[in-house]
Amino acid sequence: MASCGSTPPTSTCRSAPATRPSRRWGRFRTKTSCITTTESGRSTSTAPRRASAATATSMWMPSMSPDPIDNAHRNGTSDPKGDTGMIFKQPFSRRDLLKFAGGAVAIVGTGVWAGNILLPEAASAAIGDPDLYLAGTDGWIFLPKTPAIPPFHPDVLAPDPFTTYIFGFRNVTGLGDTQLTNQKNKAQHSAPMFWTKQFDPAHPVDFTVQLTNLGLALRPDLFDAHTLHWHGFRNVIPFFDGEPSGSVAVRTGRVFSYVYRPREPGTYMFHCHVEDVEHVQMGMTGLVFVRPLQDGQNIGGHTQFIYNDGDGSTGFDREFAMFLSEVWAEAHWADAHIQLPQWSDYRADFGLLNGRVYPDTIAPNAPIDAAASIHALAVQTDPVSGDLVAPVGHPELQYQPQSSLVNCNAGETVALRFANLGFREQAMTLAGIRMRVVGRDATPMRGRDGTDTSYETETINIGPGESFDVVFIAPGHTGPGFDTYMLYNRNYPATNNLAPGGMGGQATEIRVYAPGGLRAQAYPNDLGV
Ligand SMILES: [Cu+2]
Repeated sequence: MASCGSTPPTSTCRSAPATRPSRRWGRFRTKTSCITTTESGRSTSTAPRRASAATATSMWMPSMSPDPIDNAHRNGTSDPKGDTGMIFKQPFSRRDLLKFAGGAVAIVGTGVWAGNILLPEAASAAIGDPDLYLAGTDGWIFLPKTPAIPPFHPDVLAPDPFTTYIFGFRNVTGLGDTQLTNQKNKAQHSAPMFWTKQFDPAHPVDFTVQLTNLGLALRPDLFDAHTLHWHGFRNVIPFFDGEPSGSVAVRTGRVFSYVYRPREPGTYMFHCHVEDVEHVQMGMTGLVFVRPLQDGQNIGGHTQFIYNDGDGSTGFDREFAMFLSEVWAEAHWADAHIQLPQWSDYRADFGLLNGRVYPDTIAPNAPIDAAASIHALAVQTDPVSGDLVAPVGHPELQYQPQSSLVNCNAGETVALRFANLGFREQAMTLAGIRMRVVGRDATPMRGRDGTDTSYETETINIGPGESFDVVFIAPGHTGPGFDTYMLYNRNYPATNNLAPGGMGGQATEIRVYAPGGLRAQAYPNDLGV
């Protein structure tokens, strides 16, 4: 993707001449970076993590007026270095934080930035409860045990039936506090896929994700913070970017809410940005996408789209996310055994699609709570412990709940959202079906004058940090049963599970059923059976 950073091309927060608003902005940025060294408070909520649950979160912040604008004013005159705020501390409520940082809400609402870099915009509704609750922790996943890579794979510390130590995220929406703390050492890979709708200035609603850092059960000595970084996402300010030297990081036992106003639809990825080579490789990565405002209109026979295309050219009947990641067994073993890998020796032993290797990629999703899958693939959880319910017949995939199987009916338009947060470029090929690339890096394939630059291909070459949006028309059904087409990586080492001659890794199947054979999708990656 174009940029790991958060500064949009139109933003002047780094490059603007020192106009008065920009100077104040600079002060503001200084202040926000101070917060990195402070801590968000622990949630004191005992209610389940639902939209209706009130979460009281406090935070220690540099001394400042409850009104950040006033504070910025003061510092602009009496504190040329903008660092007096580091000296004193006073309690700072979550509401204050959101008012301070979230920002855009209070700042733009008062018109402070009008005429500078942000378009005027009505203030948002009152800060509500988060739309999604994520937790960061460690855990164990399953990868094929043979051939072994002694002593790294399978890891002798792994509880049966698992093989590989990970760091990762979990969707903890709906869990109570005890259930939440139970999820320590129960991370999943890849991270929970989630989505939201493009921000609508006419009906401003912020999208809020609360992140809890549960700590690492196997490595209590590693008191690493975690963050949520939407890679390639154009934040207006870096406060919620998740890059820890320029924004907040969530330390062990702490809670923080990220607030988003996604302006550009398309497919993104997210990852923890703390010690990011390590935390990304260890599994704190997943796919996130933004639905366009055009959704719901009937354009070109579709009501769901990838972009605001105006003509239905990115419309689809079914959608499937394909998140590419890699596992270097030695690095995972090293973190479990209190060792340090030599990252320059990096090799990808396993290529993963949605956190699994073929043929596990075609195993079903874990049981999904369709009604709860509003903003994320909500895997059903044990009603007592809150732990993930494993896919039917696959206890070893309990913490790899996301299937990569593509089920569709003949003649349907299918959207595939690819994102790669492995460290190597890959070449995903769909044998026998032409894919049309309609978007890259959350940008529709249109020239500045609107020229259609989409193209057909059988292979997409997708580098680390890149995303692709493609659509294809499911071919006619010949049956009986379903017709199978292979979607696989042409990069052989990413497709062999280390076994000679075997099919594995980043591969899955497209299964085409007779027209009407599958019900409509209820959520992304729904198999419709
Ligand atoms: Cu992390």
